[in-house]
Amino acid sequence: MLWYFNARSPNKVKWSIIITLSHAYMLQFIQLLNQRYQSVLNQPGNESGKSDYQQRIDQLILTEAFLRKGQLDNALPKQPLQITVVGPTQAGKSSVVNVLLNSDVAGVSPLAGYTIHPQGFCLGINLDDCSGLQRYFGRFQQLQQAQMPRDRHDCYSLTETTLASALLPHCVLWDTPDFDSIDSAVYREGVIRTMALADIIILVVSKEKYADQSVWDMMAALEPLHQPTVICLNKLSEGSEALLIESLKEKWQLARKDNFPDVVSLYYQKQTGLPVWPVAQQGLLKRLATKVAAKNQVRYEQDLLQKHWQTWLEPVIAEHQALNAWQAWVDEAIKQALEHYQRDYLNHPRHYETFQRALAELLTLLEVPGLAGVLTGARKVLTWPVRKMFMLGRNRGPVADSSQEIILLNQIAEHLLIQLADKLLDKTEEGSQRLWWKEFGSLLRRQRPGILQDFSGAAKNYHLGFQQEVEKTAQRLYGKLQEQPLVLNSLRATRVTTDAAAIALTIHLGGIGVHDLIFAPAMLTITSLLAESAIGSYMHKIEHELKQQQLRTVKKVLFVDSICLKLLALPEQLSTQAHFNISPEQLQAVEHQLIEKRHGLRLL
Ligand SMILES: Nc1nc2c(ncn2[C@@H]2O[C@H](COP(=O)(O)OP(=O)(O)OP(=O)(O)O)[C@@H](O)[C@H]2O)c(=O)[nH]1
Ligand SMILES: [Mg+2]
Repeated sequence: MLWYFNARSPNKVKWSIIITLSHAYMLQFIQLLNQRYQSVLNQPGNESGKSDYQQRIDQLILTEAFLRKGQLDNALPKQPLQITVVGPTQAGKSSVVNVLLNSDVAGVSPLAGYTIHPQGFCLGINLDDCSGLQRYFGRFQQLQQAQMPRDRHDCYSLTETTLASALLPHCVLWDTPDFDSIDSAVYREGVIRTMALADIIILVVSKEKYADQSVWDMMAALEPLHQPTVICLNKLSEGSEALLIESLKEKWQLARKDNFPDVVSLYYQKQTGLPVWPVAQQGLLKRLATKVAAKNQVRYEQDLLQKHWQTWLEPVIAEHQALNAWQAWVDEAIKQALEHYQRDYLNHPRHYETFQRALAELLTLLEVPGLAGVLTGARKVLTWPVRKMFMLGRNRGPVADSSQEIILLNQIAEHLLIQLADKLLDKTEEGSQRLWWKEFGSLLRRQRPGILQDFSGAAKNYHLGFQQEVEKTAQRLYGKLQEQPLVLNSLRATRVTTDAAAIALTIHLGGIGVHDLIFAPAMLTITSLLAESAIGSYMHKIEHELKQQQLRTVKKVLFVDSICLKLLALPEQLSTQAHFNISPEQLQAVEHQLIEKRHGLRLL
């Protein structure tokens, strides 16, 4: 039979699986959002928008609970009917519960805020049939009705009742705490969870309380849940009924778009101390129970999410905008830094020395005759072949610290971070997201020395590593020279080459800096000799290639890997206490689920 069903409706089966998966994902996201709202709200100094945030937290609790209700219905389709009695304090909720159950199981008291826990009463239902409820209530613990402590608000009770009721179908009937007293803030979550669980809502209001804004805010919040509703107008006195119902209707129509529900007028019976349920409406709840089966939970969940999505995500999006601004500044700053590097180093006629280092390497490859003689004057112990000595010098490594390029790169990095810090400072004085920018500014300040130190280390490594490219360039030039024996021989024969090679060697031995080499007259002469020779254009070409390669390397290794990526990752380190810190990717993933789900619905 099951196979037959699957074969007939393959789409239905597939989509119900997808919906279940995305359900869990969405539930997690709603929980995360709720948790972030709560911690942001509790931050000192975050006074503005407190009531807005509180309202959103309530909406998120309601939505989370409603999604859980969907999960419960999916996992255990034969759940007992759930009816929840809600209303402002002292409206007579517990009294109405007793009337409906024909008993006195719900505690009644003239003290406001007497009921502080959700209390379920099972009518015609075994406790065993309610096993799914513990999962629904999550962190709320199920306790015996009499054992629920007044200083704990994360618990609920389930009690079997044995008396028959003429007014109710078999169900779990829930008495709930109020949602309007000052104390209600601490037990509000229990009320909201029990409301979301309801298949039917019974709103109890008294003539004193029916006009309170809190009542109609709550009714408006419940509208997307599409629960069949009954209003009990309690504590009525003769003659006031018609006027009150008219006024109730107006309030309802202001708060909600769906039809005004049935109103049950309850008059007090002195002898029993209980309100009396009118005989004409005895079958009302049983009738409503038959309408429950026609609901469409998945679509209602979707409606609820759609209704609040934009508002909930407002502060998350504002952080993303701040994040975008930050990314744009970092990109711009990196762009400027690279321009600076090109202008003041790569394209600077007096500062650029990398290619000259390649020429110096070339000189070491030429094996210039007579070099030993020149060097003997300068150094005591010198042995031929010169190449060997160069190797010796190479072991010391190029003197990176004193390199013009390294000095400049460090300056550029420092300038870049100062510039960004200044921009952040401006933002902390502007209106929106000031707290975000403020914390971000101090985060950058704390990380700046570390970033600069890492940059400086990376610059040194780059410089040492790039020596390979310099040597490769020298080899290429040498190879080209070998194709031009005339040029090669005349170079070898020139006295000035010997001088230049001697200087190049001295650099290797740590005697002088590279910069001195570039401006040594002998070196300048060699450069122009080569430039005017048959390999002149080749030399320009590979100088250009070397520069391109250098720019790419500096960009990637230094400005992207060592600065840009670190700066862009900084926002992740902002406190999740004071900020939402939900990444655009996280949001995108969950919004995708929202669309998938909607898409799924169309197929179902
Ligand atoms: N005069 C009159 N008093 C009523 C009526 N219904 C309930 N009461 C009294 O109103 C008080 C509060 O009733 P409850 O049923 O405890 O009200 P509740 O809405 O559950 O109150 P909380 O649990 O505190 O939110 C009690 O003292 C009841 O006896 C009524 O119809 N008329
Ligand atoms: Mg009560």
